Amino acid sequence: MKMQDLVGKVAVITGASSGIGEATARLLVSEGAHVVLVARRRERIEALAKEIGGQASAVVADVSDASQVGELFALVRKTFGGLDLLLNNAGLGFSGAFVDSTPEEWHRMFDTNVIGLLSCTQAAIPLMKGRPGAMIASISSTDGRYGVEGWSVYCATKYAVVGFHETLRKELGADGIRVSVIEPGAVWTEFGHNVPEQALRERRQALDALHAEDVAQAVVYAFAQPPRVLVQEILVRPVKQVSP
Ligand code: NJP
Repeated sequence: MKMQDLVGKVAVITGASSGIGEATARLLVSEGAHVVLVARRRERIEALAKEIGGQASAVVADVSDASQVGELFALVRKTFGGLDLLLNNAGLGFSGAFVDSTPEEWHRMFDTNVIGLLSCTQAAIPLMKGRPGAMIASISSTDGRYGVEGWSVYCATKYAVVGFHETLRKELGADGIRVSVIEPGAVWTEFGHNVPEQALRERRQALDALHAEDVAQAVVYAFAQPPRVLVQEILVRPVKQVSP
């Protein structure tokens, strides 16, 4: 079947300094796309851009800062004249009983996982109009479909992403802009800020967790469909992760 040719496509990936974002950047570049790597850790994205070579550029930005997001997309417009793929991937999660959680943690999760995603999406839409096969994809989570004990506020941010996408899809479909949500289960990455490293490792080992590349493949599968095809949602989980 003929898929969309990704050679020369322009992609912005937030949270490209590690994990799923980094893996997706590498896969997209191998398909011929140009990737703008976005994250706060300058040294990580600059080293990755250097390793990839001419098909990648690094832009340091905190997605929760609206002015930095504005500068990022102004630069994309100036450099490329448009955008074919936005991957809203930047995210973080704090775990623990809700009763012990703090407003500081709530704000950090909502500011990045939701507000940052909204800012990037709004800035990207005008750059996508008239570009066949353009797509906005966001990394939500199985936690955006099922409540998981110990992750209440993180789950709330990911449910918000799912609800936003369901509506945005309806608003942008007529313009030919595809809106897709990817919902991974457990993945071997740096995710899980306040969870003890050993507990994370044991859980991922027990589940035979996904690799970041597995999720990257789901993103590229959706993006590479012919422009008329919307892969609206992909929930991808380790086979051994039988519940949430
Ligand atoms: O984790 P990690 P993942 N502005 O920690 C960036 C979801 N997910 O790849 O800024 C800009 O390796 C951060 O970069 P830096 C998860 O919710 C995961 O697993 O340099 N960037 C880094 O590149 C998230 O949405 C699992 O610190 C910001 C990246 O985000 C997505 O997958 C399961 C930022 C995080 O990379 C990628 O996370 C699941 C900001 N304000 C969903 N804040 C899982 N791993 O098990 C953070 O269901 N970043």
